[in-house]
Amino acid sequence: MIRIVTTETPYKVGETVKLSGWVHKQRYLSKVTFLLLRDRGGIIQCILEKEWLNFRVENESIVEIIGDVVESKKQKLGVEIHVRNIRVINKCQKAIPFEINQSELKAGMDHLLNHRTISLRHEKNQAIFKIQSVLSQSFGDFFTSHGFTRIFTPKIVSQGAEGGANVFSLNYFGKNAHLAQSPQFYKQMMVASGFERVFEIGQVFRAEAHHSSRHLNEYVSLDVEIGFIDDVKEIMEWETDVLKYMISRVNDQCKRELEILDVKLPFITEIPCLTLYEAQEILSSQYQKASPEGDLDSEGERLIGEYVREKYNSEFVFITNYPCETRPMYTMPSNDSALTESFDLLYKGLEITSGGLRIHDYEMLLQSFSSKGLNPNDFASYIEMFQYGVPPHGGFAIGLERLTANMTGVGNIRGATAFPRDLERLIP
Ligand code: AMO
Repeated sequence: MIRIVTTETPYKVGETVKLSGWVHKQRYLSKVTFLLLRDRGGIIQCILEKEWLNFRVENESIVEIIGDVVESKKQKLGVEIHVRNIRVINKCQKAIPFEINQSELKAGMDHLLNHRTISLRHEKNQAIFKIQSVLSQSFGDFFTSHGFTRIFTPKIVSQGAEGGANVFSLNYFGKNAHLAQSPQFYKQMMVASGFERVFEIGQVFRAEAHHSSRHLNEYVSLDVEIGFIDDVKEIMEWETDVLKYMISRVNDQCKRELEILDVKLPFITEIPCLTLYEAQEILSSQYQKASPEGDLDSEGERLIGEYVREKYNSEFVFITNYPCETRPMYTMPSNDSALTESFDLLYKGLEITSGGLRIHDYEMLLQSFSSKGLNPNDFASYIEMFQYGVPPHGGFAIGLERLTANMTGVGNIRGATAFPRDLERLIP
């Protein structure tokens, strides 16, 4: 009997198998042709001799092979396939725009993104997106196992949830609507609806005209919101715990991918914490670097990343106690200062998370919106719920592409996005 297999299937020497995939590379010698077949799990060497010796097909064509499994100590899989029959299922008809059977893709980012289906076939890209898949899956698994409900909130909304004007507008049957900047209001509304603990994995949209290696106009936000919580440190502990879990899952499930990328993941014990004021002081005294009012800029984040790596041997650092002015209108102010109960998390000197406690008091919220120059009436359906009994709550959101890019050593966030949307790019 012929068993249908992939490169991931354990092979039994001596059996006859059928496998399908892409022709990765071919090498012709006088008495043998070597054909490397690639599928989702990797590459296997196939040997063509005798009547198949002169078989030729363009690389990247799709073929189906029936052959015998033969032990081969030189091969990574420990076996190779001696071909009995090979059938071309779909020929690659056009010269591919760049070689993908080399260890590195040698083309500029734009060219690679213009031909994304081809560049994604490269084993390093396959590895990046498999790791990303495990990151999002493990994020969901962690919170599901802690009593959280997965939610799906609308992406067509009437108001931006993050303050600021970076919203995409659209005509919604004659009404002015926006693409959601984040599920912020809705995740809070789900807590208030009695679910208490919720998470969401979904696309969000930011109309930011940035030309940068860290900004996308559409990205995946890993959002969490937790009811009955009144200390911002608890939220930071949740984030620390989920990151530990996500890293352990990638270590367990992506051994091959980590090897392909030559990446070792960080080991988190405890994440150090600096107040924004402390971080700005360190930048000023040790790096002679001025910071923007109430915030860090990207260079400041990078330098703080270096500082904590040296001082605490940590790739992560929480930055806390941001002032009200630089945080969104829903952020809980601290009792005794003009600061807030909020934080950012930097990973290798790049912000990957914002989070904090939220205002749950109706009057305080009205005042916060007004103080930011926002008309509470424009946000009535959100603000109204705070009159109906809302528990103290807080949460955070991780940018999936930033996390993946940093973890896999991709310098540009586009490399961790299958089909990025940026200032210029709307296709593919
Ligand atoms: P914030 O706006 O800081 O907070 O976003 C949270 C995280 O999302 C990622 N991110 C981005 N990634 C790619 N391109 C962008 N343009 C972009 N903008 C943000 C970052 C960032 O840390 N509602 C709050 C979260 C909360 O408090 O729960 C929010 O969206 O990794």
